[in-house]
Amino acid sequence: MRFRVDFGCRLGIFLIWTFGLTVAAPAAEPQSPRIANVEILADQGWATNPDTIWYDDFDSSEPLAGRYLEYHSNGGEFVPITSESLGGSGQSMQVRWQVGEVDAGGLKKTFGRNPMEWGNTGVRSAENFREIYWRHYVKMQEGWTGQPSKLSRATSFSSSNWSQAMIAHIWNGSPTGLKTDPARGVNSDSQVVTTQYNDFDNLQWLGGKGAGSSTAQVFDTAECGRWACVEGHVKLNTFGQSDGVFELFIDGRLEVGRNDINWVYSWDDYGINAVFLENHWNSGSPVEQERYFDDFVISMSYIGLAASPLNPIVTKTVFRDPDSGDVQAAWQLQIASNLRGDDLVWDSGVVAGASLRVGVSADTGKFQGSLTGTDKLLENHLYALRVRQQDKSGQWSSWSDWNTSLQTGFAEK
Ligand SMILES: [Ca+2]
Ligand SMILES: [Ca+2]
Repeated sequence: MRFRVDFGCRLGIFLIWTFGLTVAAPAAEPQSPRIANVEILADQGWATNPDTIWYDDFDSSEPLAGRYLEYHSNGGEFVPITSESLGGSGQSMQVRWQVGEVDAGGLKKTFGRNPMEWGNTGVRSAENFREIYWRHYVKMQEGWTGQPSKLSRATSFSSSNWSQAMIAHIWNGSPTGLKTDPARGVNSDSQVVTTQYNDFDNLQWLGGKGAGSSTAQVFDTAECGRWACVEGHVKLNTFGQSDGVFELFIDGRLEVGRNDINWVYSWDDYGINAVFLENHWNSGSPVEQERYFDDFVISMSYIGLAASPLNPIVTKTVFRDPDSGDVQAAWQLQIASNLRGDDLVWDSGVVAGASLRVGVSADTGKFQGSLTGTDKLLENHLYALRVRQQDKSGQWSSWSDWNTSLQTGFAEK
């Protein structure tokens, strides 16, 4: 009898323990995925575009040192690799930081009339460029942590001693975005006063700390694992006037813009003549981690996203879920003709299984809204995309925000 009481009591405790555990830790919904990348056309048209100053998809097997003023490989840890390419085959630049590492490598491209010529790596060397756009894709790895300080800059070299008349920095913004930070190396008599590279004693900072941060939080861990399109635009001022431009675009959207900058007073010995891609983390990376670059373009006109085919393959980020061992049961992709999502033009419906990619076609989903009855997307259009995913218990994640991740090109002839 005593045994039965004990047993019953223990069974009851066991049931309470089991029930309590179930109530305390219900299965969690998956994390919201992101668009990792969208297939792009093999030929982006840069070779035949007269506005192109420079382009590099990093697919060439030729040494990078042969086409850049400087290439710092970080001891072989800032290098072209094949496994993380943007939207298709080819190579991307991969950079790896160790814990505490500050400078993880970079590329310096010179163009236009330039006092910094050695090795004949400059392009369009007879021209002065007073206005340029520069664009590249960047992808922080899944689970990315923290913010490296430097991403890119455009500058005007004024002498072979590395003195600079102006610098347009794209740096880490607040709290986890990017920001613009303009600086001038010319005095009011239009004389260059810097005497070396990054001459902080003589540069004038024109933006103020924290000025010009983006809304897009590209370094937020939840936003990482996808290719982001980052574009800068600088136009030097009219001589003597404060009408210079510095703009920052992310995924084809203007995030920060100014048109009141006196970049160089009336100095005109050279135009803008270099762009750097950088991996400098002032305080050092908190963990060992990687990021990637691809499709770098410098142009005289707006560049925007890389162009995709009209039936592109879209890839989402990998499945992530707070429940250890949980797996993806399905996912869903929607495409809208604008960021408001009020003209849904294609819906994959529920895509069962663990796949990460789907081709946009009439066979794999449904064209609708303004594209009802068609079998492909419109030419030359910037589309917004969103995704969600489902775990094995049937719970859906929230949708990602609509993001302009897809720019169609023109139909291949
Ligand atoms: Ca789950
Ligand atoms: Ca590439």
